Amino acid sequence: MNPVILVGAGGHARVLLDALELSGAKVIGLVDADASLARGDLMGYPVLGDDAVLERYAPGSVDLVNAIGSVDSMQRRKSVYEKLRRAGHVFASVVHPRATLSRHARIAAGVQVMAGAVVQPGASLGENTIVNTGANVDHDCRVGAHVHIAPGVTLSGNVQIGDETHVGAGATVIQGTRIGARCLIAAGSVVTGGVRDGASVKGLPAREFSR
Ligand code: JB2
Repeated sequence: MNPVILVGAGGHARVLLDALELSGAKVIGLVDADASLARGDLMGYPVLGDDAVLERYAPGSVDLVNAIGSVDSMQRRKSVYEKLRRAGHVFASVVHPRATLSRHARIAAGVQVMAGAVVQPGASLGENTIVNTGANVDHDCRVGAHVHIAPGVTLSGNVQIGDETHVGAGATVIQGTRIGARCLIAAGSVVTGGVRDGASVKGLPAREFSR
């Protein structure tokens, strides 16, 4: 891994810094759109300024880490990722040393697997996807790009999750279920049937609701 710059200096950046430290990565600092954070620090790492600072670094000389999380929409995280990819930057994947990631699982660029998460054999995770603290992705799950599997989620075997979907904290999805793209699965839901693209569901069993 090249020296690293984190994009975003909020809550998600904190857990990423912890994982990067424990992985022995060299962290240069962070960039954040909030000018009031510039020249301050986060956990002892400098906030270098906003995204314009990245123009000083030749693409490929540093690795970026997308530290913009989500609580419902993945739009912001996705658009920042794609903007900087188009500029030629490379996003490193981050796997916390105390995550369990099967060597028979496939992860794409910019994937983040946090402390206590489990990713089982045959599972695949698309680019820029987060498997957050203590979440479980069981065997042969296919998780798309720009997805957030929030803390404590359980995806049973053979679950499919479409791009840009947010699966809220503590939700459970039973085996073989297909969840579409750009969906919101509310925290604590138990999903026992398919969810169509763009839908929001909540409850036990999870039912559609309008946001
Ligand atoms: O375009 C941007 C940009 N847009 C927002 N470029 C850069 N470099 N930074 C950007 N930001 C910054 O991301 C905001 O100014 C803010 O400082 C940071 C987001 O921090 P916040 O603490 O609001 O949320 P988060 O995304 O770090 O974490 C959320 O998602 C996590 C998964 C929170 O809900 C956390 O509690 C949650 N664990």
